[in-house]
Amino acid sequence: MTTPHTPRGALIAIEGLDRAGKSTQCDLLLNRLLSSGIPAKLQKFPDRTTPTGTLINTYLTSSTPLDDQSIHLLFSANRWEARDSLLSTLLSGTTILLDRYIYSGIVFSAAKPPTPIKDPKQPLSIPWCKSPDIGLPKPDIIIFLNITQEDAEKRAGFGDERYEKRELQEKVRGLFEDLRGEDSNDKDDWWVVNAGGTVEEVAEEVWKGVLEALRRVKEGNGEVGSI
Ligand code: FDM
Ligand code: MG
Repeated sequence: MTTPHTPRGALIAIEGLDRAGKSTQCDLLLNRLLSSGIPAKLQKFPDRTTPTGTLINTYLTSSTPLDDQSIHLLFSANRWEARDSLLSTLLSGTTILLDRYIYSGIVFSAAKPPTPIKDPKQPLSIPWCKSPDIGLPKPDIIIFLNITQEDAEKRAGFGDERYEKRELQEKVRGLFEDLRGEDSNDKDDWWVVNAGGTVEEVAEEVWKGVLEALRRVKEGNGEVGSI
């Protein structure tokens, strides 16, 4: 006798610069999935509601100094503490939308300006930044909302959180580009969407990425990959 088999959910990461429209698109996408009869859940990182998230929130909203490596590891810990619940949700058949994931984790830390007592070129290298996330669930697709500097500047201005500064954002833009082209093994994982269009136009392109992720899951072996 065969046991009933629930196909696993897809793990879909939405990434992009600030003001690319990630949260708007995540909300629309969640509704579209649910109204299509696909069980789905949204998980935002950093998750500011947990104990590590509270520390991260304090860091982002204040100017209290904190060592770059320490805060980087805290962002990663914030993902690790969600791992079991991410996996059990996926295996129960629910698709998860991640509003930011390890890719934001890598580029925002690597974009930080060097401090005098550290390496003068790049304080935190991409491999160093990636290492604490090794072993976390791997997304079936990373939908990257790509916005030009010009389009970004037409949108509402930054708030006053720590990383909402033009110089850092420009560095982040370049590092996201490096990351997308970095490793040819991971190239297929990225689904780049032009985020400069209307909300509806962007949502259509995002949806195509979601269908691709669902297709990959259907054709896969049922296991969730690892970073
Ligand atoms: N951020 C986000 C990081 O620096 N590392 C991470 O691992 C993650 C997930 O936190 F500037 C940065 C990106 C952004 C800030 O994110 C807060 P939200 O999406 O604005 O809450
Ligand atoms: Mg923000």
